Amino acid sequence: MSREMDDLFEEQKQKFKEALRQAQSVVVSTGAGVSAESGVPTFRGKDGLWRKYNVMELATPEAFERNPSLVWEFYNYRRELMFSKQPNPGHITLAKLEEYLTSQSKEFTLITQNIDGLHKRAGSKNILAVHGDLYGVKCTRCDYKAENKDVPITPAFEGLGSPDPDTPEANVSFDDLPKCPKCNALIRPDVVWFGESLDSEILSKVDMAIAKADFMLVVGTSMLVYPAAAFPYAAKQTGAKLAFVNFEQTGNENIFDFVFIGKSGEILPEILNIYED
Ligand code: BV8
Ligand code: ZN
Repeated sequence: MSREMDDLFEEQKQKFKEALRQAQSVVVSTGAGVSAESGVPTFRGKDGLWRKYNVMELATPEAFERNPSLVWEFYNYRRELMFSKQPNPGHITLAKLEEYLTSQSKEFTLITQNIDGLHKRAGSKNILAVHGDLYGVKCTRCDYKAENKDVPITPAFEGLGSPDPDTPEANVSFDDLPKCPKCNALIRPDVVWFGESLDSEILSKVDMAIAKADFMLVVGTSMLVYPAAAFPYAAKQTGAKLAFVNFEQTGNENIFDFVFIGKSGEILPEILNIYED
């Protein structure tokens, strides 16, 4: 960064930290860019594809209906991948900020679009995972839901799920697909797919947190997926101060009072460390 850019960053950082110190109720909303620093592929970057598909082609009820073996290969890959990934300084800083603010009897809510579980592993507590959990499974027929850490998801998926575009589809037989222990129907990942509604209870908690917020930080998201993309606009409506940390501009910068362009794992520890003051 040039000297002048450095000074601009410093000045904006001081103003941001002052505004954060004044805040009584803070909401943070994160997307895949926060986990990118942990080596977890994002959805739209150069690593945004799995084989020749993008997430929108696989994360849908129709795709699962048409080819449950392929969709389970996709999730089996991501479930396995997360075992080798760790929270990065961005996740850890957000957990430290929450601990500090709650010790000051201030409100803190972490909304995340990510299903990778890294915020929880970093120690964040008040998490609203609006798109579900990679290790959650649910029955396609009865009310069975559970946390399932089996990797592979069933023995037939051993070694399956390679992201390499030339990998042939495994076409795992229906008998070898994961089934419900209660009614023996197919189970699916307990995540929100495109075209599916978000959990209404979680959404009402999001709405309440945003309505009360006087400060909202949005990190590592292209702001393309709704309704999460609308959350910062809702906070703006209620007069909250808004900050954005992202590797690149997304075209929504005009609604933010503070914009830091760069890597979340480097920027967050620099701008959120009011607990070190
Ligand atoms: C719904 C779980 C009601 C699965 C996911 C209104 C208007 C337009 C469209 C719609 C609308 N309402 C509904 C829709 C349709 C759809 C939608 O929004 N489509 C978009 C694409 C136009 N929304 C839905 O279907 C939602 N449901 O609204 O229900 C309804 C019901 C029926 C009919 C209509 C409405 C459900 C959406 C949830 C889908 N599930 N995930 C899974 O993960 O397998 S979405 C998935 O993709 C993620 O969860 C996440 O939300 C999204 C990816 O977005 P990001 O997190 O932002 O990641 P991305 O890669 O895009 O960007 C990363 C950013 O980080 C980049 O900007 C990059 O620059 C930056 N970055 C990279 N590295 C770093 C970094 N930043 C900092 N540091 C770094 N190192
Ligand atoms: Zn069942």
